[in-house]
Amino acid sequence: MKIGITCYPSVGGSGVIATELGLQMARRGHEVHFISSSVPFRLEHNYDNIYTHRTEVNDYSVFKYPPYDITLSSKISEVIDRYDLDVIHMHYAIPHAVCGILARQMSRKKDVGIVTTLHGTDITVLGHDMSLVSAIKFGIDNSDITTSVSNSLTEETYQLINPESDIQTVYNFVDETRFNTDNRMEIKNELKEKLNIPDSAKVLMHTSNFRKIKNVDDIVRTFHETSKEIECHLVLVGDGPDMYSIRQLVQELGIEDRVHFSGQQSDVSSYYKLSDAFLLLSAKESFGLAMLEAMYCGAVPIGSTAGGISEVIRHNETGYVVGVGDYKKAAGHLIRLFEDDALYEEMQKNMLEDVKKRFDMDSIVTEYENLYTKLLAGE
Ligand code: GMT
Repeated sequence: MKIGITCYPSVGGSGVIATELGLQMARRGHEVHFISSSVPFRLEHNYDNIYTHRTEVNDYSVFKYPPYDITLSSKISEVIDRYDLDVIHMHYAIPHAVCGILARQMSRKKDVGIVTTLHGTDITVLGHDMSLVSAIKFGIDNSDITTSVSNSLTEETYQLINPESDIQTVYNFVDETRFNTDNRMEIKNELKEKLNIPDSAKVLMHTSNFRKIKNVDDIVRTFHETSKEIECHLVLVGDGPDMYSIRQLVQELGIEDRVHFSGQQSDVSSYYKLSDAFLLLSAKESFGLAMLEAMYCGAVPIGSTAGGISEVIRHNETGYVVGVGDYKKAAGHLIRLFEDDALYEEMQKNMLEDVKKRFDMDSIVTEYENLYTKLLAGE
């Protein structure tokens, strides 16, 4: 098959899934075309059957806003025609699904299939903006197939957008060759030494784009409560708009000596392997891909009840889920877990078995491949 993929190429779960899916499709022998504003950040290798097409958005002085959506649609239609694409897979309802639909109308190939995947913010945040609801609905209803990354997001889309067409949940996945427990102890020890974390200390971790909805302040407070009973350190990986206020909170709580701001990291898997627990206490979260990556690397998760997090964590079996804002309960779970080595080991074992069963990359890539095949067969 010849598959076009459009995503936001910057750091972020939707870009990661789009890129990994493209890589896996290419490994299966399909021809893959990434059409986006820059080369997706996890696309590190060169493959003969992967092509990248960059859209240049010109900032003409006659326009108040650069015409990203139109430029992208035009580029997608050009690639559909030049390479005779069978399917285009658009990540995000707006603008990308709408761009895909426009591109199909612009192109000569009116039967190119359109698959759209909803990732979260396009629904849970933008879906509340009445000025965008019609565009999101248009994007979903005019795609041939729409998928969403969790049942919670599927439900929320039906409630907020009320589309006519079906939405199918296809869970996110993790590439186990990249995220695994290989050399976990060695890597943990090396990083502990580098960050000056004592051998005996437990490590809590979080990584994100530090947006308000990630509630990183609750993570810092969870750590603060936990550290009253357990010797531990907190490692924060990534950067974003809330970083300044988080640094301030850390200072106010007087815990600067045990909180490590590691910034953006290209090799985030080593940080997952350093960690005993991963925290994701967001107010909104369709899935929590970084948390799943951390679980694959052996870190036990504490998540909030937001969105699809509780579809990834089986509460009390593979980690813990607490109400949004309940950092005291999160700390209580961590304290009990760290005080009981047997409980920790049992939970870690259950977690590794469970994620490998339910989020296995090959099975999920096959689900997408079957959707493409179905479209090609005109079903
Ligand atoms: O979490 C973010 O802010 C990034 C965002 C994105 O668009 O990349 O992530 C969304 O998509 C990921 C992949 O499907 C999900 O794992 C994240 O949970 C989801 N983020 C939100 O719903 C806030």
